[in-house]
Amino acid sequence: MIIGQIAKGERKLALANLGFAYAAFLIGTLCGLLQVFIRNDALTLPGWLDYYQVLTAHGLLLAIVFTTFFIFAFFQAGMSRALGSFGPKVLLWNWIGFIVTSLGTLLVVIMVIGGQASVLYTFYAPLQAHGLFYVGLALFVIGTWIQGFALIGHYRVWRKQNKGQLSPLFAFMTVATIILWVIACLGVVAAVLFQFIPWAFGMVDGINVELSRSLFWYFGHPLVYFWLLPAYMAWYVIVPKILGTKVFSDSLVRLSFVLFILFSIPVGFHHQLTEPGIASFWKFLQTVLTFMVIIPSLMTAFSMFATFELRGRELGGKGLFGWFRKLPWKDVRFTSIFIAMAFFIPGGAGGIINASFQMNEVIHNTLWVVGHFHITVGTPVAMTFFGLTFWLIPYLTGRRFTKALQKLAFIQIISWSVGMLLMSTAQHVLGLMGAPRRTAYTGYAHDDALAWFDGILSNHVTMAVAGSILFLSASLLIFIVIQLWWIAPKADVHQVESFPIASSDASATPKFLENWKIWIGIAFVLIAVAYTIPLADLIQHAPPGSGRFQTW
Ligand code: HEM
Ligand SMILES: [Cu+2]
Repeated sequence: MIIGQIAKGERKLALANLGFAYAAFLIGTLCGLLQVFIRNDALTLPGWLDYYQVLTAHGLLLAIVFTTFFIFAFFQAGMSRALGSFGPKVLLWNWIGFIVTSLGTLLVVIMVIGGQASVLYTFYAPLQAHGLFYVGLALFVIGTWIQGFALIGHYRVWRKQNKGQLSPLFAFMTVATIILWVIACLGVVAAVLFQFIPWAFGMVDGINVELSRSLFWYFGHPLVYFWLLPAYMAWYVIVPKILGTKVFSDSLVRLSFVLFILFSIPVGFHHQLTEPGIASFWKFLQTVLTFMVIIPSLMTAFSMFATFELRGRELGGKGLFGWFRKLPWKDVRFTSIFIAMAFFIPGGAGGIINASFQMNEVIHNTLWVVGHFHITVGTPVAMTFFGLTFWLIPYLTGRRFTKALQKLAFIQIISWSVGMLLMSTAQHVLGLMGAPRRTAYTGYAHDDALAWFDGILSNHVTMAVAGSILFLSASLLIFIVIQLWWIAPKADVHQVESFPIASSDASATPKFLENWKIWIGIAFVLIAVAYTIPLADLIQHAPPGSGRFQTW
């Protein structure tokens, strides 16, 4: 059997990560299906299973486990493609990191299934899970750091051998994403190690709730960029290759990734706009910094559409929009990602609403927010990952993405789009009317609240239909994954799948863009400006710590 250009070690490593990702995806989407039925009283769970337990599993398995494992599979396969095969040490540390991440995940999942940790994926204090849940979280993060540093090790070897050169774009973007992730995790690691673990194991009596939430959101916002940047990597370097062209501008991509590192971290307070204990000034400062992220986001949108138009015209597209029809719509590897990008347009616009100090009051903790993240992480990110899966698994297993499978893939992405469009529109509308998120019950006694669910879109049946379409679509994806992994015909020499990376002309790119010391330095200055005083306030003027609450 012919396996792409990838060495056996990295191949197995990436597959191991993908296996975890898709197992989490299957269970997580099943939880989503249960949720839409429970929320409208169409389904009653057995006594041993609780809505909030299911919701905790859903959030963790999809937003944390599926994404992270997928991202590392993508990084490992891509770094080996971009910089050459891993040395034995790099490979070993990647495996060690993978094993620690997996053990952490298993511990967390066992605690959630065992009913010991129905604290939702944000694990807000004073809800208290079993201590081992937090130990699992810590292991998870440490494992990802080990994998991340192992990949950076691989990058450093390359740089030593290629002194004075800019690294290939894929490697640059991988390193930028890992830097962002490591800095972001500092907050959650501090909260877990110094607050939650001592508290959950009874070493201290109380917990500083507001501090723990602030440390969580110091992590929680850049977390969304940890999901998004790998999707942007696919948009920036893989899509142009599929289109048969090159990267629009090497320096634009590098600059935008650097800006994401700078402006995605010192902004966590935009999730805490309704919370007491943080002075308005700091909330305001962080919302202003939040808006800075619009710059690299629009840079990304601009260069994507520039790539599409230039390529479409090269292929003979005429007039104002003729180029659009020339794009390779019949190639699901492209179409999936195009749809993912299209979903991100309302997704990003909604994000601007969420982050606006005043408008946040209207949508805070309503179903609007749930609608929002299903059209950001749930579709743009997730569907970009689906689009990658269609060639990444064949690349790793040496099998063929046959015409028949490609047809199924189209059904899969279209059904996912329809399901998400229905579900998230309903959630946005219900949220504007005031329907809260994270509630098992929606049949409130008050007539005004019941009337929310009378709309054509915002009705229970629509939600149930949407959730069912989504789960069927998820099952179809799992079917495709299984085919590509074990069953599809093996590729012969001419059909071997490759890892598509577009060429990028770095000849005019300023070298300082790859001087990480500068960017990490500025990132920490911004973090210090945005966080030092308010966090010091939260510590100095802390109320008595809160005791434990277990509401389930
Ligand atoms: C079968 C597909 C899916 C369905 C039917 C579904 C359904 C839902 C529903 C109804 C909720 C709201 C529950 C509530 O607030 O009470 C929810 C929450 C959530 N979903 Fe999904 N979802 C799906 C896929 C996804 C995907 C792919 C992701 C991310 C990659 C995702 C991430 C989340 C997150 C982070 C929450 C918030 C959990 C919390 O509030 O703690 N979902 N989902
Ligand atoms: Cu945020």
